[in-house]
Amino acid sequence: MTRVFLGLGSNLGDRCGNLRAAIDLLRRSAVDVDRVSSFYETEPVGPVADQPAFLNCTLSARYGGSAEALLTVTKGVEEQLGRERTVAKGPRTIDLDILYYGDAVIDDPPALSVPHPSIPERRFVLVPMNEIEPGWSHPALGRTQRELLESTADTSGVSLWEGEGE
Ligand code: PH2
Ligand code: MG
Ligand code: MG
Repeated sequence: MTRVFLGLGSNLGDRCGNLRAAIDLLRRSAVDVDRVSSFYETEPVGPVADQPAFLNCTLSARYGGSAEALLTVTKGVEEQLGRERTVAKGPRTIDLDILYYGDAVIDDPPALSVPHPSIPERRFVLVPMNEIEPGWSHPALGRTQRELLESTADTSGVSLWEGEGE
């Protein structure tokens, strides 16, 4: 079994319901979810600034298959939830990203880049990662989630969501 971390995000429709439904579907798959962070309301980061605020969370799980197989599972969950996306990096009902697949470093873009290349520049990932596993070491950078959060250049807003989380 490999320790894996996923990042989840939604900024269309029932954002909280979308995150919960995705976690539910993962739990009913071969992905053995063990920890889920709180839900955070986050300012959009990246080239599409003019879009609704996201709800984001991260989770850790144990998974017995390959990274490619995990990608198939996450895509399946996005599809089952009727993922809608018209603009790259724009608004979406649900987004599931593989953040870490154990210590693996996989560079097979655009399909699969692990660890997710944007982690160091995303407070919306680093804040929830620090909640569930601050000591987890980035296998390529050799720095913990705590160190990455302390040194990130990202200043975008990430606040604990008022609603009920997972
Ligand atoms: N996802 C993106 C682009 N920008 N910003 C926030 N706050 N949260 C996201 O999940 C997000 C984003 C592309 O996947
Ligand atoms: Mg994403
Ligand atoms: Mg994605």
